[in-house]
Amino acid sequence: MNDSSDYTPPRVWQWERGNGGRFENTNRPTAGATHDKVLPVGKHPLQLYSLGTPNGVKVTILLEELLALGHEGAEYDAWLIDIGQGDQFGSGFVEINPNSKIPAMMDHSTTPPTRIFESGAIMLYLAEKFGEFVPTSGAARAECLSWLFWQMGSAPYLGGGFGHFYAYAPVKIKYAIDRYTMEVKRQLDVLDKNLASRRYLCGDDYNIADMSVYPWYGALAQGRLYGSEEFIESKSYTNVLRWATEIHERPQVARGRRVNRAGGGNAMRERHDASDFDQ
Ligand SMILES: N[C@@H](CCC(=O)N[C@@H](CS)C(=O)NCC(=O)O)C(=O)O
Repeated sequence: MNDSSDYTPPRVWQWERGNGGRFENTNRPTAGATHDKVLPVGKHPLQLYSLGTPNGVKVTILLEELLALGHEGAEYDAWLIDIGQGDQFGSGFVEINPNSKIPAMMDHSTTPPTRIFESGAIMLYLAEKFGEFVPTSGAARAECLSWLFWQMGSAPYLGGGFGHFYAYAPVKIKYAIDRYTMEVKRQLDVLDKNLASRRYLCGDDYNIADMSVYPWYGALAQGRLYGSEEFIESKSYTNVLRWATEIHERPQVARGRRVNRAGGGNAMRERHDASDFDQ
């Protein structure tokens, strides 16, 4: 492949397979299903099709938080979608999310069942369904939605920009790394300044904005993303670190982080019952 210094874009871009990148086997420039695959459906109304990435984890954290408050209707089956193997392009998954990204969810408690895709939409749907973790009106609701949508707009710079070019790209391109590092450090500073005078992102109350931002910028501040702790001086964002540590220590968060992971240890590929955590 060309490196950045000797590349002149052609008049019309052509898709070259095998660019050596980590995602070369699954990335493609078109949408839609590549193969037929019916998704499994478990016993609970809520069926989550996901993976334990930051975008997936925010939803399982919220579900575990809802269950901890006693909302039995938040019981869920979580099925692992292996994006490295192209599961996101199976016909059943694409019917739920035409954008082929985890997380995606079906709510079978409605007639007909409701599909929800985009993690921010799922967070808001669940919070409103159970009347928890999102203020219902006024300035408090506006503040919560502002930080929720801030996460949805900002994290692609962190994952798709900084993480991709710093950790995953087959060549290290200084221009790209500089651009995204600068932006991600700015975003960390936005959070750090906000959290200087607030316990949680919106004030005294923990809500879906915290649950959404924590798996991205919380993990970054704690040195758990992209092996970038020293490079990005993540521990210098002391307010973000204090906030992330408090959220990290919640048992519900610890449970949510175990779901839909393929690794060893206490990782759980699937989750169908609260007792699954005991095994
Ligand atoms: N804006 C989406 C982003 C979801 C997303 O990027 N998911 C990644 C994993 S974290 C994915 O499914 N990637 C598969 C692919 O790009 O093919 C959301 O928040 O739900």
